Amino acid sequence: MGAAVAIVDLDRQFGIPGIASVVEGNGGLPKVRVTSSQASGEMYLHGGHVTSWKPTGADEVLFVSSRSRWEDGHAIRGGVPVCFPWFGNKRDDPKAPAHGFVRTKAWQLASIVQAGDTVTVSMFTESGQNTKTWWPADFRLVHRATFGSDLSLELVLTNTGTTALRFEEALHAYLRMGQIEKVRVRGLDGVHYLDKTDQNRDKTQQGKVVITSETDRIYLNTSDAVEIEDPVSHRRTLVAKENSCTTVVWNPWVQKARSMSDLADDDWRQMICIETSNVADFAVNIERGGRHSMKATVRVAGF
Ligand code: TA6
Repeated sequence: MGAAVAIVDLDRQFGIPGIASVVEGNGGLPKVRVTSSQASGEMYLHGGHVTSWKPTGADEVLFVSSRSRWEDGHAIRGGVPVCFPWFGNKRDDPKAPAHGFVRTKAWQLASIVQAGDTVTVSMFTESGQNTKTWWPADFRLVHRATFGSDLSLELVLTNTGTTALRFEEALHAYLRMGQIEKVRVRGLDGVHYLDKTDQNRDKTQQGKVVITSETDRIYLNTSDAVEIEDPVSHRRTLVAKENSCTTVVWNPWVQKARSMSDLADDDWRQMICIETSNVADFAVNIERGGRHSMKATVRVAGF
């Protein structure tokens, strides 16, 4: 079946006239486009990847690189990549794709549900021969995005196999910022973090997080919400979470941005990644038949 026909069929099956439609997105990839009274949003079947959330009356909240690639085998640069079943490089296989294998493959659309002024899009991906080359587990992973005055993201893993599983996960959210040098991140004061720019040394956050160079930190054993103050955009962005013990904060700064072909040289100034996650020593253990849900909720306010 041609891609265009498949998109028409998906829209016929799942679309809600005037509220949600399945359309051709960048690179010809299918995406769900949501427009409700409270917000507009987009979610690609590629990677189960949310790429846009714009509350009514506010500017776009998510950053997407103008140089992103939109093709199988490559992650979209920006939005909210889903990292699973490992975070970063796979420790026992340097050739494995960074951040796992689900953000670079086509997912399936499960449902689009309108509830009042919100719209929830559910997509899923499952284990198969193509995943077992990297990870022998049997699983079903659902990404449920609710577009409303908040953006709610839920990642639900079901262990459909006969053995226990251990996995890492992250909702690797790229948030748009006016000017990163003036941004401050509250909510991590006193929290231990692994500094990936300093040989993973264990450090303790003093006060607000300020970005003055490449920043790549895994904050440990924290379930607290964080608030990003963005004075240039006159905006505060709150990222709250459930069932997440780690928060990753990343900005590539100048040199790393220049080394990334899918990021424009100055893009680093307009973005910060706040990643709701369970990684490193806080990876998730799940028994056979078990289910694990991790949630992130994003909200914006004036500043
Ligand atoms: O979440 C931070 C991080 O692990 C950084 O080390 C950087 O690699 C970033 O993710 C982007 O990774 P990607 O594989 O998407 O280029």
